[in-house]
Formats: sequence, C-alpha cells, structure tokens
Amino acid sequence: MSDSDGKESLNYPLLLATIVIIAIMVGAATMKLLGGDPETKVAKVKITKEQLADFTAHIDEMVAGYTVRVDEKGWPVVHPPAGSDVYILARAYNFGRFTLELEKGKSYQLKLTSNEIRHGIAVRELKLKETINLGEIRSVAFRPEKAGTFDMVCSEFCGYGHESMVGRLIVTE
Ligand SMILES: [Cu+2]
Repeated sequence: MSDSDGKESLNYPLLLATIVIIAIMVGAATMKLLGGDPETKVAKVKITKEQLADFTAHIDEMVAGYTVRVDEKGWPVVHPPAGSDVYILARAYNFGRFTLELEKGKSYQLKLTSNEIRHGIAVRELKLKETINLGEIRSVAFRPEKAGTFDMVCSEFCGYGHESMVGRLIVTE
C-alpha cells in the first residue's frame, strides 16, 4: 500500500530543481549565441601562401589608391572609403608601414592576417581586440565610435619586439 503510494506521488522539489537547472542552461546557451557586439562579428577562413600574396597585393593597392598625405614619420596616411575592406598584415613588429585613417561612425570590414607567428590587434579606446593567427584571414566588422589618434598595439606576446609593435589609427569626425 505505502509502496504504490510512493510511486504515484511526484517528487516536486526535485522536479522543480530540474526545471530551474534546464531553464538556466537554455538561458546561458541563448545568451552565448546572441551575445557580443553585433558590430564585431568575426569570420575566419584559412589562407594559403598564394592567398597571402594576394593579401599583400590588396594592401599595396589600398596604400597606392587611398594615400591622402604623408605624416611626420614619413609614413603614408591611408584613408580607405567608408564601407570598404581594410587590409592589415601583422608581422614582427609592425602592422605595415602606413597610418590608417578611418571615419567616425562608419563601418569597415577589417581583414587581418599574420605572415609568421600569432599576433593580435588592439585599440583600447575603440574596443577593438582581435587575435591574428597564422594561416587565417580574420574578417571583423569595425565601426570606430570615437574620433582621435590612437595607438594600435599587438595584444599577443610575440617576441622581443612585441612592446614596439605599435601602429597608429586616426579617426576623423
Ligand atoms: Cu605581435
């Protein structure tokens, strides 16, 4: 008698606890899927030696096509049009010998790659921070929301020259 009673009565505290745990897990998974800034969506593709050559050709085109002046270091200031792809090759120990100039509130697609070891790119004030792995092109939607002149630094320790790996990013109003 008491056995059959026990089987029929549900363990409500346990059931409730299970439901709560499942709800928390579903919630966490959903937040992970939806989370993150929609302006910094990241896509990655693998890159071959030939594609790396293409990549450097894109950089040369960008510098040749969109240099607007030369800065006091003698570096070309490159101002690609809003909405365009911006190619950056990280290497020991610079991001290319040019200064990048972008427009505030405009969207760009950063194309990032490295030709040797892993580097990173970070502009603290503009909330940009990406790892740049060898052998892949990382494509990042980027919209600078602050005007000014900012340091673009390497965010992954990459050797003795890491600290000196500083580029310059100008954002105009
Ligand atoms: Cu580096």
